[in-house]
Amino acid sequence: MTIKNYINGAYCMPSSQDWLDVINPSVGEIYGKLPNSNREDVQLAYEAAKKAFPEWSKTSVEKRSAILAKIADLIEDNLEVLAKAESMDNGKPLSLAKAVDIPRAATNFRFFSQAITQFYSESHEQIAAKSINFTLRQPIGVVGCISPWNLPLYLFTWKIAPALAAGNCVLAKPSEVTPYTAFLLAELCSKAGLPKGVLNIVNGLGSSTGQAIVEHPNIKAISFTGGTKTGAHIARTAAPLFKKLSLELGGKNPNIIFADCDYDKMLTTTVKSAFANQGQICLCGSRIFVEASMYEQFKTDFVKKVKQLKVGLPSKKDSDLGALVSEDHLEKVLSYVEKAKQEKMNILCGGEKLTTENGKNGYYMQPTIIEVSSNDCILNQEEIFGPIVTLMAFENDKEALALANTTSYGLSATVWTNNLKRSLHFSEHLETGIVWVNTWMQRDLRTPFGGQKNSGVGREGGFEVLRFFTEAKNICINYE
Ligand code: TXE
Repeated sequence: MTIKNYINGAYCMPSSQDWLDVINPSVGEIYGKLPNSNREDVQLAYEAAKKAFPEWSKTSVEKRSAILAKIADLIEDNLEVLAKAESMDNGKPLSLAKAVDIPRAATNFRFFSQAITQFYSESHEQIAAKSINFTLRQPIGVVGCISPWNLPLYLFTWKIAPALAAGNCVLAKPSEVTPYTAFLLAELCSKAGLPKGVLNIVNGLGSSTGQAIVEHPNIKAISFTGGTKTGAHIARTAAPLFKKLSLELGGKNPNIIFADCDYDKMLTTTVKSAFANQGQICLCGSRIFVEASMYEQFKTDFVKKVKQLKVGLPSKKDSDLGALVSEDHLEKVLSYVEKAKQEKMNILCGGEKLTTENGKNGYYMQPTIIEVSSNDCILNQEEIFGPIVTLMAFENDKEALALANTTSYGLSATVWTNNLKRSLHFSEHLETGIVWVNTWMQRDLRTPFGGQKNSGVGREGGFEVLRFFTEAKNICINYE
């Protein structure tokens, strides 16, 4: 299997002639190779995008919308193939890829094909001065989209669909760890009638290909999702070049559980929010805080339910968890279990590497719950991004809020309570971009998505991202 770049509407070999292995994490075997593209490849993609921009940016909104809707249709038509590729590349259960990742990729295109037809700008009258101001929202030009490995096609399309809808040409780089579905998507875009050069996909390492995209002087906006450290590096690189930046980074999300909640719903959802996609979602609730009066009962029930989760081959229908994305990542996640052991923390379940039938060399790990006595510990302060959650009791609302906010991250939070006053108080005071009350991961694509503090800068979703992918120009006409 050879993953190729996609430039000017065609698959092509990299001029770098430098190749990387791609690994199937469920068996720990190489299944193909992908280019480690260099500056020359990025420049070729940029030239193609630049050439396509005048026509694409002048294409009517209706036509752009129709092409995006067609891409959505084709993703749906190819659900099986794409889901299999995603699961093989990433290690996630095939059932999850089929039910969530790939349908969401189609929804991203469908949503932005419609949103762009409703996108508007403002006008402001200055009556006394006999003037009118209005705002033009013009596409930026060539924009860069850099996405991670945890939800490969889901997050890749979450960026490129709005960028294209707004009339930009795109230079995109999927994660080098999971390039397969972006590679397959390219062909679907051609089939849907996306003109050549409008979308270009360049593969390679972050430090070479990604860096070349961020440093390119004429790529005027970068939309990035990934680790906080990488985000900080990209910000430092892009700042002197005055690029627009959207950074969606890590999370260390609190899940705050009050005794007055709907217990069964909370328990089922908490298992999901802790371990969906092997805990490799920036929105996973990794710090669980429980009201002291029900702490012991919750602990017993939660551990029991988590022990019932099945870790297995992603292709098996009954696998709740698949493999972690890579050996390096598995080792990183396991190192936190070692740290917990050194600190003599109470490991309530899991904590071990696993081998599964037919996946002996795959990167599997038991879902793990660790009881902590302080929120200051490394397990509660660093993003682990794997199947480990911590558990801690709190006495009252004030303490719960302080614990939740004592983190450098600020992506999302979940609160379980049936007390309206309490839910509004927490919604107001939690320092996060997203607050869920009595639910988790319930998304409406019209809403702003992103984090506070070290979880990022800017918001994706809805009109927010269409504003990001356009330049606002104010026009003032004096008609006196
Ligand atoms: O991500 P990176 P990594 C977190 C999670 C994880 C950690 C590191 O905690 O353990 O980040 O993961 C590209 N210029 N998240 O190292 O490096 C890279 O090629 C330009 C949270 O895998 O941030 C890939 O395409 N691009 C997260 C993308 O950035 C660069 C999802 C993300 O990779 C680059 C994933 C550079 N200098 C990990 N260096 C979330 N928020 O959902 C790397 N890249």
